[in-house]
Amino acid sequence: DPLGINYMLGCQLLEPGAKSIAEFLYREEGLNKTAIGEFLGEREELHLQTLKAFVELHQFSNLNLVQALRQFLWSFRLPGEAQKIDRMMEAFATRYCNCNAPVFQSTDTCYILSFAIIMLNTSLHNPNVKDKTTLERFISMNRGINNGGDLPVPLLTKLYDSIRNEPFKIPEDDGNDLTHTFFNPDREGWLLKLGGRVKTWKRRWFILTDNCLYYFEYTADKEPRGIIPLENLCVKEVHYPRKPYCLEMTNPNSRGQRIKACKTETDGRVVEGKHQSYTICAASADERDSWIEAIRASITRDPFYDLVSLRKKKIINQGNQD
Ligand code: 4IP
Repeated sequence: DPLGINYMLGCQLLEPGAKSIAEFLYREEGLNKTAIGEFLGEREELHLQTLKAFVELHQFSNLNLVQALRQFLWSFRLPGEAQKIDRMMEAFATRYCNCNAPVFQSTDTCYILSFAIIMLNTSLHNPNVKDKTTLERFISMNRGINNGGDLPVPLLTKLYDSIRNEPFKIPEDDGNDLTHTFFNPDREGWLLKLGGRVKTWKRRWFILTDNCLYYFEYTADKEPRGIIPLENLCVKEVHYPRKPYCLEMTNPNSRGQRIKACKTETDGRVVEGKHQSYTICAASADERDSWIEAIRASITRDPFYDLVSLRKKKIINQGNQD
């Protein structure tokens, strides 16, 4: 009970019920915002009700979406789990739309745009992201999200400028927040890879992008020799004889089976990969650790990505039916 809620209920310092707990979490100074996020993210009825009441204590009337998000994201720390984030952002979007009736066609529109803004924040302010999102790209990313229609360009421009001029302030920022993991800092470089059946080490140029790891024989090659989708994979440091800086990728749910991947044979045919695990060797401990971190970020990003793309599909389908 890191927030002391049960203790306070026990001593009758706090009235039972979602409303009074929400008031306490919202108004009390000095509470641990990570703990608030954890409490509000739980799925039990009392927690769901508290989340609702907590969000309703925020006043978003006449604020633009970035201003409202600044307020919301400062009042607790978003937990790391996709389902929790989904519930919280849903509650936020509902509240924002209630406070600002005519701005968006639906809560889903507000939800999707909120994620787009959080991603934009990371893109513009995380030094690991090289390819910074431009205003034009931000506008085109958000095509069709207003129930099939587009949001007004002046609105998107205003939100973009606001984020560019001032990043989100995030409570207890230890660099492990959603806004960091969300955006995958792409990585590329030379690594040694162990063969699947024949255990030979090959020097390959690796590119990490779109939740896949590609490897090439030469940096300028157009066609990769292999593609490893990272979905369902786990990555960790591993010790290999005479190769000091290795990492290993496995599928924890299907040990002993082949990892879904594809590779090009020397005769040019594309075939399924034969690896039960991938062992890859970096040139130093630092490099190995950065690769592990980047691969992990790419893997963990996926659930959020799915949350948003589901809503986009829903909205675009609705738009097509109208
Ligand atoms: C090959 O060994 C290379 O290591 C391949 O790597 C590897 O394919 C083969 O493994 C392995 O047999 P030889 O060249 O000594 O025959 P690359 O394709 O990078 O050249 P992977 O799947 O690692 O790409 P399997 O999986 O075909 O057994």
